[in-house]
Amino acid sequence: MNNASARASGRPATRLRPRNALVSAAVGLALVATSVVVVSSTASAATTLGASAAERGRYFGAAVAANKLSDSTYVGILNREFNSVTPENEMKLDATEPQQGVFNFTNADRIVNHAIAQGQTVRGHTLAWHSQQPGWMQNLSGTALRSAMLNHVTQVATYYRGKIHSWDVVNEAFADGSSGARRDSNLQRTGNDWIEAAFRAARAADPGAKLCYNDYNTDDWSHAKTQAVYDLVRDFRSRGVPIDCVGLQSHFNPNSPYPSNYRTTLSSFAALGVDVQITELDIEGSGTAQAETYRRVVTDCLAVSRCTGITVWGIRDSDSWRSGGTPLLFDASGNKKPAYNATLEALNGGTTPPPTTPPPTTPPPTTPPPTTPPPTTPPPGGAGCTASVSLNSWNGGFVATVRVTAGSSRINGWAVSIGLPSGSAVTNSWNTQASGTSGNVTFRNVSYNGAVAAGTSTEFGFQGTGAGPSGTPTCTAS
Ligand code: G2I
Repeated sequence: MNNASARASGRPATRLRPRNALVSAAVGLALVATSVVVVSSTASAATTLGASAAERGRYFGAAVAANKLSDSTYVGILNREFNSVTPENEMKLDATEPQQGVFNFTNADRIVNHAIAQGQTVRGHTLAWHSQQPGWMQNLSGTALRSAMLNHVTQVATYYRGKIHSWDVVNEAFADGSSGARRDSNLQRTGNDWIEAAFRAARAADPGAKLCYNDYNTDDWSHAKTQAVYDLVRDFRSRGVPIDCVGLQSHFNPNSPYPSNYRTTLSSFAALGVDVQITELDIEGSGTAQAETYRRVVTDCLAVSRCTGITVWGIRDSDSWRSGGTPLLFDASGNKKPAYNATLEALNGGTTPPPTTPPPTTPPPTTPPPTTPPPTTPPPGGAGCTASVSLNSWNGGFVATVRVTAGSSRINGWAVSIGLPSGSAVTNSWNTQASGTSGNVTFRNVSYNGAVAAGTSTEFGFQGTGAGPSGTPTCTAS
């Protein structure tokens, strides 16, 4: 079975079906029993987070701790509200391989078995991480560590093969701050290709699981760390390294607030052809302010079709790793907070046309969908080449994808000239060699993409600050 068909027929989708079927059946009954006017509101007013998300083709999950599965208040909320779970600590390296080659899945299994019994899908967290390594792994380096890491990925993903909706294959591999560099760690010191090696091993072990890269402080599109992860995903996609999703942890607090460009981040990752999952959401605060931020996060996710699910990092405030910040949807007694109500409302309002809830007072920047203006240079049919630009812009920057199409004859090389508005500058480019960074910039083919057969295309791209190009690119063939 190839990867696509494995995923298409995989258990996660299957598992959601009974619940979706129930929802559909319930909606169908409502249609029979009541007038159309009442039904249109009834149909969109699911009463739990999971059911509402499922109506939008998404999941709503929570991080779960095995030692709380005996707490009846906790389990009551878990079973009622959520259709996805992430083991909070039980699948980490120190938990699953406490001694080298000796695996322990006892606590992870308690959560996985509970989830399966409840018809909930499972996010696996996490296969490779610099933190929470068992002592023996912390002491390894070089090829011994690389082999041990790959063996861990293989063994754990194989053990859970068929039971995991998405794996956080690699967690938190980039440094904070403005460098955009990889985080220094024993894993990183085994070689820069450790991340792709982990992804390839995970795919081989469980071809049906979606494979995610997961990180924090990657919510603000303007942050270097966000751009570094974006570059990694783009690179993996272009080279065929298996990756299906990006996890944005989204731990928000006054030092790391919800960014107004969050939706741009979601849509930009999605435009690379991966799913986006909000994997560890919590928002410190209380009352209306907290509730409105939850509303925005949910609304942003629903606005991006490939934002496929949201997980909150715990159930009650008292379960949170940051309990002092009361960042979750239920209070310590298990009561629904205003944040819960806003989240459910936003999920229920996530229809087309737009929700009936008032829009945020400061609307997030809109990201126009990539457009492909018709080329105005001579169309294919003659010799030479044409170029068209598709833009993904945000306030202060843009990514341009340029398609070069050969005319009626094969070309052996190309040069595309693009004018940038004054104040704009190219900051990086791929699959091309750029001359200059501002004004009229010429992008030439590199060794592997100069030859383009008659009537076919190749693509290159570049990123810049300021406004994107609006004029007509010119293409010269050689
Ligand atoms: O730090 C918040 C999260 C950031 N992203 C990755 C997540 O895996 C991470 O989760 C937290 C858990 O919520 C904490 O529960 O990861 C922490 C460890 O890095 C977890 O804390 C650990 C404590 O460090 C241990 O002392 C404790 O034994 O929780 C363990 C179980 O309570």
